Amino acid sequence: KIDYEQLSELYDKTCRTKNVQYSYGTAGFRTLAKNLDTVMFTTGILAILRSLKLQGQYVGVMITASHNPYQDNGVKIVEPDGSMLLATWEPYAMQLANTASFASNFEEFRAELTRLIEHEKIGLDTSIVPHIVVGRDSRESSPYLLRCLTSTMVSVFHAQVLDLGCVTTPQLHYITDLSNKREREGGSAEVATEQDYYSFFIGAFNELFSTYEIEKRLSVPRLFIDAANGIGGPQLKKLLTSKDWVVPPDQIEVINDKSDVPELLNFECGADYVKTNQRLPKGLSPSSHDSLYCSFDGDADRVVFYYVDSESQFHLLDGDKISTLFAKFLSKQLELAHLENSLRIGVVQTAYANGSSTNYIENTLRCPVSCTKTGVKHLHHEAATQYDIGIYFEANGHGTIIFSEKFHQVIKSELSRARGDMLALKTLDCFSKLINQTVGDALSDMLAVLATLAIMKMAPMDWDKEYTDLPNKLVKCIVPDRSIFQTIDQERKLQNPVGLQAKIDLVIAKYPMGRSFVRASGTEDAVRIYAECQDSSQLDQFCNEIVELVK
Ligand code: 16G
Ligand code: ZN
Repeated sequence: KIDYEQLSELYDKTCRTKNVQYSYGTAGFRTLAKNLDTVMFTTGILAILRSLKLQGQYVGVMITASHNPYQDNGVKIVEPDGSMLLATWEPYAMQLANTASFASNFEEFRAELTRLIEHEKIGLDTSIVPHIVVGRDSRESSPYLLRCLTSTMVSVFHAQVLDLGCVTTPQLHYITDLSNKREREGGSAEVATEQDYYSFFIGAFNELFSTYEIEKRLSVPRLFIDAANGIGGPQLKKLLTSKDWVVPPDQIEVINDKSDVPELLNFECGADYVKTNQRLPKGLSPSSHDSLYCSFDGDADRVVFYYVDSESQFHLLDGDKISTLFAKFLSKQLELAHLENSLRIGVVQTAYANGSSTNYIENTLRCPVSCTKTGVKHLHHEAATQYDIGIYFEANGHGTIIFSEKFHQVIKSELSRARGDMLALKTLDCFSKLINQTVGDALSDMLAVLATLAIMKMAPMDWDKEYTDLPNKLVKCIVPDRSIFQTIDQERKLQNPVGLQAKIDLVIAKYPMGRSFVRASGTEDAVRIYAECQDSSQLDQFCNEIVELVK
């Protein structure tokens, strides 16, 4: 039973940001931190309802604005299995938030809440206790927003709340999933913690090295990790100082790790900065050309790698390069294990993937490729439903590999029969643990890349030279109304405005290996234009011609 008197009191006290239009986008709610009180309050309630709907299972809530500037913040809900909030619940999140934002009194909000509860047939009279896991990144505004978020959870809904404090977004996803697994196992019922996360991934990393009986050293002399001055910094350090972590400390250096200086967050550093500007982040000067570098974003769910060659030239190893590295490595293991006909491996990309990478995967690796719309949930779904080893990465560095139930069964049975290539089988088994199965995770992806490079004895240059990116450009164009730009074919073609695609196609045809597409951004009030072609000297002109058509 809901104590509406208490709820009303908390509503009046907490919902201070009024007349703000909230929208639950690809990455949850995200805007200036000072405008978030109301939406935090309603998101807390929605998470409770989601948990009640799912028999009280742990539902996760993460407070973060990822790579956005330090003044922003945001919130998103995570399903009990660690995946993103069920799409059909996104409209509820918006309705609840916007009702609270625009309502003139509590009764209006109460009516909307009641409608939702009835529509979803959520039983409130039962003995189900809602369970919630909350986490936040390092932003200064987060502790306050957490109080708005959780204000009703215990007092009104008698929920059990597991507060993880400061964690990365993927840690929150992982621990939400683990908490439910522990509950299902009953018995031990020890609450899942951050420590479980470190033990699990370090364990898989060490197991992989032991399988190869190779020394636990990186294949590069030195790795520099740019933590974007976000939560990735302290969390990385916990991993690197863990007693089980055995890579020599002089091989790894963490930079941009000042998560306690608010305004430095994502400032001229981090994955988004490096990918967009194709240059070293603040705080790094090329020390030696055999070093490897990587950058996390502010909440450590994205990672890109890079290196500097002997001519001081910067080379980006982005999400496409990470996908192709994993595809090459895992295809080879499947072949060695003679499982290439029983387990299906594939790569999932978006239209932003460089054409060269797609060509390389299809024609050199001979591996199937799918293309989906932008946004992690689309890639994740495709990877999870179409393949036994579904590798997905957005070019911006967000991604992971999903291993199917069938994969685990086949590997288990082959291992138990102890025949065939045991090394390849064990590699596949370890690798499926090393990669975070719930969501793209900078830390786990990084460990997987490092392990792959060490096993394949590859230097950054070897990794890079598998294929060469086509020259490409991504520009933003401000238009009066971006909603008129409607796409089909996984965002690769425009359906509206009518006739525009035909004009774009005529321009594309003029440029050898030309490819271009136009789509409305889901996170900014702008239209994005991507173009790539063979000849870098023609790229600006190519791109400008498309921009002129869009303007
Ligand atoms: C969001 C998405 C990211 C995507 C980006 C595109 C998630 C968790 N995040 O940040 O995957 O690349 O939006 O932004 O899905 P855009 O629509 O502005 O181009
Ligand atoms: Zn992020």
